[in-house]
Amino acid sequence: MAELTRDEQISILKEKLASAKSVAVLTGAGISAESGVPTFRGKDGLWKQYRATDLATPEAFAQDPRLVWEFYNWRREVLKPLKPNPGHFALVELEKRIPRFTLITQNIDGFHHTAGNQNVVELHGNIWRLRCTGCGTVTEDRTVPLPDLPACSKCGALLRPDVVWFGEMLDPTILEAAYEALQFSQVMMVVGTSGIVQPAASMGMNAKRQGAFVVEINLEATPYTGVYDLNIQGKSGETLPLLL
Ligand code: BJW
Ligand code: ZN
Repeated sequence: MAELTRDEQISILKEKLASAKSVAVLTGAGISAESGVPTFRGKDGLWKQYRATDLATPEAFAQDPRLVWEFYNWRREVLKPLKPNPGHFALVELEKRIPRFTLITQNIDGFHHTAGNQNVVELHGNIWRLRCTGCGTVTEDRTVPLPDLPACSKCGALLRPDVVWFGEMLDPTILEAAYEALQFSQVMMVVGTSGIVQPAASMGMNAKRQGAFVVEINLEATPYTGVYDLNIQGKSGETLPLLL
């Protein structure tokens, strides 16, 4: 088959969405890039001299909790004034039109909720929640910046961001909700993720194996470009609104 133009790809996807009863979307840092949030692996994925991915580990936190908290406080400060962009809002509109719609996100910025999506599965947690390393209590706290080495009001132990770091297990209930959505989806869109971090990276292939029509929307090529049913190149904030 001759190569499809971007316009042709978009109209194929629109048709698929128009008849779909069940749709899953997986988003990554790319969908928030147009809101001004730095991605992880782009050239902006640096904080001071550190790579973001080197600080998102339990080892880094154990070794230097102050440094890791400084990093997360900085990210909370960057995020606080930022807002969801047209890509997020297009997914809100899409959810209203599709009977069964699940938005699976790797992002911890909470923008899908802020934008107005209802059925959101946050695989990697949320930066606005804190979890006690002692008693496990989870609280929401939007204070910026948090005090140096914040402590639990119940037991006094050190708090950490309620996010999933490398080498940590994802919450099994959340993971199950994601897999269930993949199992039933007729169409899946994989938006703005580099497709490197597991288990999220394999979710598009999981859905494809179960019969879904899988589409990637990304500014750049990923390991899955040419593997899914369609790969639409472009910014998510410009591409997703075209699907409505
Ligand atoms: C645009 C755009 C625009 C830009 N429009 N697009 C060896 C082999 C296989 C697996 C492993 C292994 N060793 C270890 C593992 C497991 C590990 C893993 O996958 N590692 C890989 C790096 C190899 N995974 C885990 O540890 C997970 N847990 C787990 O598997 O438990 C079991 C286990 C334990 C131990 C060993 C083995 C198994 C947990 C993963 C948790 C990830 N956590 C983070 C941090 C969260 C908190 C925080 O934010 O601080 O999650 S890491 C970071 O990466 C963050 C992101 O959610 C995640 C994914 O990144 P994402 O979203 O894809 O962002 P980028 O920057 O990579 O990509 C942006 C994309 O957008 C690019 O493609 C751009 O082109 C595009 N883009 N602008 C559209 N406008
Ligand atoms: Zn506690």
